[in-house]
Amino acid sequence: MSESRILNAALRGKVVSADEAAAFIKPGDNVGVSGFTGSGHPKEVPQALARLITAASERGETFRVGILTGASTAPELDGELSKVNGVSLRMPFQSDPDCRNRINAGDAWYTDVHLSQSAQNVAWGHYGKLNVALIEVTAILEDGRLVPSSSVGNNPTWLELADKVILEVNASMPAQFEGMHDIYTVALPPHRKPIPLVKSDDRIGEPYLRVDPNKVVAVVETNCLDRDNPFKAPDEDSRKIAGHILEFLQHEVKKGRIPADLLPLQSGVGNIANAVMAGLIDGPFNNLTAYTEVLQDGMLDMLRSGKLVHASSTAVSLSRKAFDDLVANIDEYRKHIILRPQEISNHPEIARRLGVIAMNGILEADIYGNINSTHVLGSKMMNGIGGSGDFARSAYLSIFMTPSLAKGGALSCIVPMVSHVDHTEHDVQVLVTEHGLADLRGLAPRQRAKLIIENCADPKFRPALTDYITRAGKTANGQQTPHLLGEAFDWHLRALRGESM
Ligand code: 0RQ
Repeated sequence: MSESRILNAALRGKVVSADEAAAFIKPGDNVGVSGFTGSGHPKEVPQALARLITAASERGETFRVGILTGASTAPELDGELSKVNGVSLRMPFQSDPDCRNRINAGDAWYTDVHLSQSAQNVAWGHYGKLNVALIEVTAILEDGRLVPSSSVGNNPTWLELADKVILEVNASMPAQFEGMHDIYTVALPPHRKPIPLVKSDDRIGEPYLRVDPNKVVAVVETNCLDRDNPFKAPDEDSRKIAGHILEFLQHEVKKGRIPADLLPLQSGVGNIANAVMAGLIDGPFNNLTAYTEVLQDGMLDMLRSGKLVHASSTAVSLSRKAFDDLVANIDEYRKHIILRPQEISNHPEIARRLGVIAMNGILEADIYGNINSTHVLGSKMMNGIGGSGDFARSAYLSIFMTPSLAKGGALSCIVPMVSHVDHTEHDVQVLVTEHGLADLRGLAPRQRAKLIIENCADPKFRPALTDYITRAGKTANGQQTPHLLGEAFDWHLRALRGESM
């Protein structure tokens, strides 16, 4: 491994093994960790920490820590620490199966918060003190400035707030990441100023992270790629959903409500999001831009095709194949990609100013347009709200998308009343399934219900949903949003019993 990635002499003097670095983390510490959707997370110190936790447990001691990140990480962090039950508190987003199991078993407290707010929540002390920052970087410059890695996330805040800092310098990240990032931080109220960003490709900060070198207790050299973020080719339903969205956007352009090159796109993660991107490559729109939080394979394909001219994000979360392409052509991609702190990439002020088109996946929607993105059957955490709420409420167009059915067709993703609410009817303008699209703008609840049932619900559940709303209309205690309260959750109760909804 080359030493040239650590050019600062004082910090080079602090190079230790991952085990020695992990020893700076103490039971009960809150650790602010880098990482966003499986990219830019530390790879070796978390595994060394898991070994320390196991050793403590074998001695009959309790060793647990709070893990505060940017978003989801990967098996070597969330997975390893959860396997040894070493996480007492997790914030603000996760998607690891072991971590999810701990949360759902009641072994770890999970606070699921809007990603744009997570840094300020920590700064205000809602989680107690931030003891340690554990941050992956690409390189350390001679003057001690840090070249960020494949995600920025909450790193500027963690580096500023933590008492101790551990750096992982990852030689497998391309040195040419230097210059791709734009680090700009916001002050806390009452000192906060308008963020001077008016176009998705504006640069308003500097390309480096800064850290007080006196706080750095350890530097660990690593050489390990981010996980291979799987990219599934879009399935039939995803392609249909993408088709409905593209048709809708064309209609909006024709109406003069959005320009021909659309407005900056925000796209959630997963199969459907990638299908929409694939559809846009073949679609009629040119000179597109993105103001989003995670850049997946689909968006990289769009950049390569020339359809997308610029993408602002906080992370690149790619399959190995796409990552190799990024590295091979990084001098070109660097002209078209900016990675920002998530406080900026997800800031509602910017999303509202730019008029973002937000597209996010959900678990279920109800007939009035309320959305459950996080809790399976009301109680079981899936991933978290992530950045979907940051964008949905402030977007110019907030689009939510889902297949109409889940679990082999036993569950309807359109229900009378969602079992948990993440996005209220007030923040949902368009709902799409493979069957069609419901444009809910300007409609009152009963008008929305008719459209959602007719356009989005699977035909096999339409009669029961229509029957529900018809009877509710006759017997409910009010006609604004008619419900049969005793019946609304029967749908979920049937699912809990393992029956079809
Ligand atoms: O479960 O994996 O056990 O089979 O939910 O469902 O259809 O693969 O959908 O990968 O697009 O994820 C909402 C989770 C959708 C995601 C969610 C079950 C289904 C499957 C996954 P299995 P799919 P996707 C950007 C923005 C919130 C955060 C967000 C998400 C699993 O989009 O986390 O938007 N969104 N962030 O079987 C019970 C239902 C179900 C259901 C699906 N109605 N009831 N289970 N499933 N519908 C990123 C960040 O913010 C960082």
